[in-house]
Amino acid sequence: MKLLYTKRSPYARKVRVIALEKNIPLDLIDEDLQKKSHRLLEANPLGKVPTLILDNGTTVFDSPVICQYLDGLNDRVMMIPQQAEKRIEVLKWEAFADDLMGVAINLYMEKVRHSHDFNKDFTDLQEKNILSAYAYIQKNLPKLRKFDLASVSVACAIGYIHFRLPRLKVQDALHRWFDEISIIPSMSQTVPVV
Ligand SMILES: N[C@@H](CCC(=O)N[C@@H](CS)C(=O)NCC(=O)O)C(=O)O
Repeated sequence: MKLLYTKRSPYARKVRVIALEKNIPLDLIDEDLQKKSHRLLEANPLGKVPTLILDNGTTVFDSPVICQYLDGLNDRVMMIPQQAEKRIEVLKWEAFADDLMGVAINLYMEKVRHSHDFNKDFTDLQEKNILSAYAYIQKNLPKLRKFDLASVSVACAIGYIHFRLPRLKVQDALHRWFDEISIIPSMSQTVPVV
């Protein structure tokens, strides 16, 4: 299986962590999102990473769908529970973390693309959203003690914010939680790099 990805994508990191935990080998193909390859655009008309290409040519996107696909491939360790309520709880955390990644990407893009005349109302609102998300995560930390798709997704979102927006690093109990999860080998092997 080939995974079209970038080393900095938090969505792709989530997928890579799940694959490592489940011991599923992926042929990683680093894509240039400024100059999207024919292969990427053929596999995913929106040209987004991560996109998975199965050995029979079937393509799978986006990251939540890839994670569910990989989790179903073996039962070495289950990263998404089967039981309905527990499953929805984990998938809800994933959706929340994916949205947080989106907020961070939009904030970073606005500041990078328009470094001298960025829209301050917009960036202030995105920062407020990030801080509000941090408060929610901190309040609910006991629900993120298990290493599963919920905690992985939240940690990938925070990891991306630390990478792109270091001024918005997490503090206190959330910082300690993040440090603990970050040393798990599948997390430390996938830290975002430029
Ligand atoms: N909902 C998608 C989001 C993926 C996404 O937005 N990836 C970014 C990189 S982090 C991307 O491919 N951006 C390129 C573009 O939108 O053209 C998922 O969960 O996989």
